[in-house]
Amino acid sequence: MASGTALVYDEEMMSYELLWEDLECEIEVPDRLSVSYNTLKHYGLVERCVPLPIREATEEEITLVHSSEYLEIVKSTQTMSTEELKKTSDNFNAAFFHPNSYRCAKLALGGTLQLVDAVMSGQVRNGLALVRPPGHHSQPKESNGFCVFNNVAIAAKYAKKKYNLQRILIVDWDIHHGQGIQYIFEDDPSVLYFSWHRYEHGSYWPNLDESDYDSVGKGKGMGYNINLPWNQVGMTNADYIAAFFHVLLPMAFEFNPELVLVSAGYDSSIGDPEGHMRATPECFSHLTHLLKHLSAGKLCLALEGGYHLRSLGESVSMTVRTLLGDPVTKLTGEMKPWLSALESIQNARHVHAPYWKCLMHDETTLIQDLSTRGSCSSSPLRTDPSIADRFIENHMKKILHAIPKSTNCVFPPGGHIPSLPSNVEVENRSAPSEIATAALSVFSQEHLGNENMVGSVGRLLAALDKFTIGQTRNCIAVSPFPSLSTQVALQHLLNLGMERVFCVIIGEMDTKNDFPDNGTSLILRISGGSTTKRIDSKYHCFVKWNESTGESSSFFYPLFRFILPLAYSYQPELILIAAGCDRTISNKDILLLTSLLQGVAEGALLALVQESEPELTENLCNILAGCNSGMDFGPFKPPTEECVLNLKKELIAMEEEWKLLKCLARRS
Ligand code: X5A
Ligand code: ZN
Repeated sequence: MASGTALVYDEEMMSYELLWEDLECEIEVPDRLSVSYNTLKHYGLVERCVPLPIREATEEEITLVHSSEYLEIVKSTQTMSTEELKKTSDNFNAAFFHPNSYRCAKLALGGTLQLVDAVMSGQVRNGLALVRPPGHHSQPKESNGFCVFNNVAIAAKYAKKKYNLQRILIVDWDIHHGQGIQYIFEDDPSVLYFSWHRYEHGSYWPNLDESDYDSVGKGKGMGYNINLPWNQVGMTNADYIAAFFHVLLPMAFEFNPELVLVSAGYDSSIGDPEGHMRATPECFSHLTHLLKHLSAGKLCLALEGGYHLRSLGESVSMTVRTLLGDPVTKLTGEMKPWLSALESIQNARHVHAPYWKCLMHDETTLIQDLSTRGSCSSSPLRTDPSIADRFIENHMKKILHAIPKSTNCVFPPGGHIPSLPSNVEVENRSAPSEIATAALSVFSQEHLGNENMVGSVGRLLAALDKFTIGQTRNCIAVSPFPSLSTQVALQHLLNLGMERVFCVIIGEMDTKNDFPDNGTSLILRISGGSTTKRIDSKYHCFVKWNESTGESSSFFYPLFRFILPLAYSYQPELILIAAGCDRTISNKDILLLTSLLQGVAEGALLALVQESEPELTENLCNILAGCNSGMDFGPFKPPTEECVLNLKKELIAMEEEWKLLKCLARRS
């Protein structure tokens, strides 16, 4: 399986700049590229990537999207005087040409295509092209918004043609609407385009009606254009992650792309003078982590905007760390979306409900009297770009710390040990059997004579101590009774001073359900529910999911609608996952759940698996050790109405407490 992260960079793309005074264009400076690259270097990330040579795009590649007339205009700028350049630029909206623009635009596009080739050929798993000029605003016959050739749109056409792809997802997390990409693929169902963007009811650039949520695509492409307009500035990590959970990801997993391209603009990050949003750099780690689970990890990012240099450099670095597979740092801030964000999310889901099975059970109301129309009440704040520098520097000091990288495995002595990646160690110590017996006796009398269970608890306790002193990041343990081991482990961790543990118990319980109810743990049970009843507490949830297992899965639905928003809202210090008996979700579902949950708690995760499940155990080992990123989790099948109705009850009971569960501004 492919591994490695590619990086495309060439300083020659700094060889053009604005030659006259223009307040709108002056932010697009050559330093954007060097700062991005130097920040990566500063963190030692450049050396860890595979460098790809850049190349010029060919005319044939450029004309996959652009008209030859437009190509000739761009070509002709090479020999123009400054005055002529300015005149040509003035024919377009927010564009500027320099004698080197054409050469750089060919390199930016060629570099992006090199990345697509490296990922599609399996030379690397994923990668980032640090390029300028950006691309997503440019159109078949037009330069627009600093963009000359539409790098990402052409990359999609190129990949479709060269690799015969049927489904490509483009995620545009730049803070501007990539209207160029929208126009190019509007009627094309083979390219799903998602863009969030600062909109403010159309008063923000490029001021287009077609940037609103109701532009869903045209003709055969209806349903394949997703716009999520932000009608206020100041959107935070919570708003962005909610947009991913409730809008992009369910549709993206249902679409099941063969390749994901990202228009990776960082003007959506804090401090940016264009975006005025408040997402912090680690947010981009989380967005990247989530997208890595599509198309077997084939993920190509190309730089678009990003004008606050410090914010840009840090956000790019957080992205690349996650592409490389480093543990994802905690998402900071209050996990509560703005009302205005929820309105946008609700409306985007509403207009797409006719096209996507994952949305078909939605309440179908549109919010037309948006709270931010007219005078707005509790408005999110802007952050002054000048104070952002100091804020970001401080913030990075707080969030960047060494996270242990090793994985600990606890196997029964003499049992089968799967072949393991090099950063996996096998636990060979054990707590004394009196201590194991005492820990077990709190929850069960009947198993005290079971040597196998007592031994497994002893080894588990030894492994947990390594966790709490930060020696291992995560751990997988085999147990004869996983949910009983979960209770023992949880109690031990709480005794050691853990404050918030998120426990997921899959399958039927081996023991009675007596978990604490004081907020130190949040218990989520996932089962067919023959013996399970809902417990009325904000710290106990139940997902009754009894879909037959098979190649396609409906588990995406509760995963994005409920489980991940719940986990991100709770912000646990540790995740505990028990895969017990009589499970009603597939092993692939468990692997996806586990892999995604590594985005919370900085990857601190304990998995407990039923004995004699060598395949699940080995796959979980690989995921925990970070060697999984080529797994294919698709395709999707729609959930049954019964499962959805059960989940809805749980949602209504929980959403006031755990705010990321909300995807409606108002219930009708
Ligand atoms: C690529 C990009 C922004 C253009 C803003 C013009 N363009 N006001 O971020
Ligand atoms: Zn932008």
